Amino acid sequence: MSAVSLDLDPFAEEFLAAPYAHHEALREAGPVVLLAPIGCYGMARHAEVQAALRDWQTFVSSRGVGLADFQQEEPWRPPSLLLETDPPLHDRTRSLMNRIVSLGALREVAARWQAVADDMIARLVARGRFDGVEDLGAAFPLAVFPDLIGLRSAGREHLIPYATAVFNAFGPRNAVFERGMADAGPAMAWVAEACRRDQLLPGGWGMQVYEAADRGECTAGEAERLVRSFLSAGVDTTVNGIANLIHAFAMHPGQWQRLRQEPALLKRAIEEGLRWDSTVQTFFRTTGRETCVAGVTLPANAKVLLFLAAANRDPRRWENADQFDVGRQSSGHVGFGFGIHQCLGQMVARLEMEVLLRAMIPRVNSINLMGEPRRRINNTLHALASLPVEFRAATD
Ligand code: OVV
Repeated sequence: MSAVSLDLDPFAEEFLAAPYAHHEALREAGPVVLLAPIGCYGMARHAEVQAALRDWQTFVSSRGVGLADFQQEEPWRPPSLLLETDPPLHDRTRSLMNRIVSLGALREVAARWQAVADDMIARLVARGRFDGVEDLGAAFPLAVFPDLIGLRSAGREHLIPYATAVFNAFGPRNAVFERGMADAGPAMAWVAEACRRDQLLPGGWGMQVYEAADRGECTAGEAERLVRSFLSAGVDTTVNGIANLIHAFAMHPGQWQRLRQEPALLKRAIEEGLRWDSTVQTFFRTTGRETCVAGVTLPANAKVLLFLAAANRDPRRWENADQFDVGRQSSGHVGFGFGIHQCLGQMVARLEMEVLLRAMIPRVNSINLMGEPRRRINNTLHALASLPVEFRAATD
């Protein structure tokens, strides 16, 4: 069998602005589709997306996890030593990073992060109306994450513009990409500088990567690039993860009431937010060899777009897949990916959301949408530019 060809551009602004409207068509067209406008394959069903993520030998990452094939095109920046590598190099860098990004390390910061969250939420409740992106989605990660890495204070405003460029660069060189790149020059220069050993504070995760280099676990040059992964992947993802979760609750007031009544659902609510509105919508792989997916032959050297967010709403996998339901068992979602490349920072992201929801449950009676949210169009992220909301204070 050959893949069904669709005349659908998943990087058209109209698609990126409202992706869920198109995911059903992608899933229903077949297990593998040919996305004619961008000349690559796509998969949007949970079973096939998960299987492709599991099979890193066939669906390789070292040729880039964006549209560009690093075997044909020069990468726009030196490849990530985690995201854009295969074993054995990947396993060496990932093991080193796993020792730094550990539950034990997060346990040390959890109480402090809770205090920051309690204070931030109390202030937002006192204010009433605020912007869910700027004042919460961005404010919280920026208040905790750069300190965790050990970044200097000056220039942190470059982190989000840098990430915007990184995530746009996984797509084609369309207008979305060009807009993100147009003003990213200073951000790129700042990030390059911020990854150097002499810029990092002692005790932070950044310096710990260099200390691993001192022990011979990697070279100093590799350490610099691994620190860059923290800055690339750790900010804009959680900014929008938080904003999307607040948005989900604002659109589903009954779900917020349910969580308030049953705080034990907190962890489930977080996973459900990640499933229902996955910040990272897509990643590519490249076929290193010919392969067969659900009876469809894929040639070697093909780019395959994996629709993580569509897989997370596949009715073959989830009952009432389009419903946001905090009581649901959402584990098995691929919002953090799956397999050897599954999100390194997932515990960090979860902890950020956990301390925020823990702060909100006793203080916020209702979350009200106060205007039309504005989307921030990005080639990879489902992102918001603004989210006008109100936290009404709890009196109970
Ligand atoms: C998951 C992710 C996204 C963007 C960049 C990177 C990782 C990186 O390792 O640089």
